[in-house]
Amino acid sequence: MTEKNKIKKIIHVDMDAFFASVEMRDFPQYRGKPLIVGGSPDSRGVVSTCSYEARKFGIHSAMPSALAYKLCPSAIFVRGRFEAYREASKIMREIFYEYSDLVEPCSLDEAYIDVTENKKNIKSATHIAIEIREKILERTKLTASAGVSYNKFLAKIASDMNKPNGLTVIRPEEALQVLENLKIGKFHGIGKVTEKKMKSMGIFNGADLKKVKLNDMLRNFGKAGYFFYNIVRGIDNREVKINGARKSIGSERTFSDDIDDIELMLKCLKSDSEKIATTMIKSNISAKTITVKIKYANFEIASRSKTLRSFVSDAQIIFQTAKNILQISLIKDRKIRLLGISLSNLMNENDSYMVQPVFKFYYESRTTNEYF
Ligand code: TTP
Ligand code: MG
Repeated sequence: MTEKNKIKKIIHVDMDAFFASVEMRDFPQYRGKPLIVGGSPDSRGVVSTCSYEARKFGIHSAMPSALAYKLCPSAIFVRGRFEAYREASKIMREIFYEYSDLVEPCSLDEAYIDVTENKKNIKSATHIAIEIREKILERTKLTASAGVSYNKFLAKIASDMNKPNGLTVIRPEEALQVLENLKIGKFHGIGKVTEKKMKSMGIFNGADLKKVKLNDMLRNFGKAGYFFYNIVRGIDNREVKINGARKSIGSERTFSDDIDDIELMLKCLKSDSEKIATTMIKSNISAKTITVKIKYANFEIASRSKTLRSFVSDAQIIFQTAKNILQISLIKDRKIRLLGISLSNLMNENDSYMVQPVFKFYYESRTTNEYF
């Protein structure tokens, strides 16, 4: 088998109720209680995350704190302490680098690790995942869930299957079965809107998804359709990428019909700002430059930026700046087909954890039985 088509061993690690678990570790009085980290219920704030005890009441990330309070008036609300989260995140990453330099942090509490070749020459990826989880617990006093499989998509699905404090392995010979049984909303990459569309097409699980022809997937979901077509067949060739400096972060949308309704545009900018801010907070990134991109109905593109004095990651500031830019730049009475926001000039405080990759290539053939 050549290096290129050798079966990979990927681990996905995701901390359990991360911000809330750190709070419960540091403040024993919160343990075993419904705990919410985020904005206070009498502000317009949202839930960053909550303990598993709070989840029993239907509370989840991104829910308005006021609604969370209604669902569970006895819940404890606390503000985030990002320094403590960054510290735990740093310790986790140092553990990953003990095994491999091919580490892709996705946010403060989540990373992919390619252990196909690893620094300790351990054959079993499951064994490495066990060790990693033990070390995380030992050094941070926090639990992590991990998934092990042969690509990123399956490893991520696996890490979510036995949360909290779980380890799940999806072996190559099991993958198709797991994917067929997977509910459509659990497919990573299928958001709420796509999920709704799929359900309206009669697609409720992987088995349904697999029945849709490639042409129909492309027609309905564009480029993403190709990704969905492949992943349900267990194919995901994305590499674990060492997070090189990310240059920008953004979100844009093409409208199904061209629009000139400014209120609708602002609504989109607001929801995009919130989406971007969530990713930024989760990834520990802030930015100085905000750009709004407009594509008019005739495909003419206009993009205009504003650079702020300080680094931001707040949804409200991103939205207000984007709104000002839109109001200045939009040519009246012209319809637009696309609207987007991107943030650049980023500061990523994780940069200091990055290490130079040391690649060790050797060729070895391996059967799937030896694999895990
Ligand atoms: P997640 O890994 O999505 O959630 P979690 O770790 O709290 O819970 P789980 O056990 O289900 O993995 O996010 C990691 C942290 O990122 C989370 O603790 C808080 C933060 N976060 C936000 O601030 N806003 C959000 O909308 C989400 C989803 C997460
Ligand atoms: Mg998590």
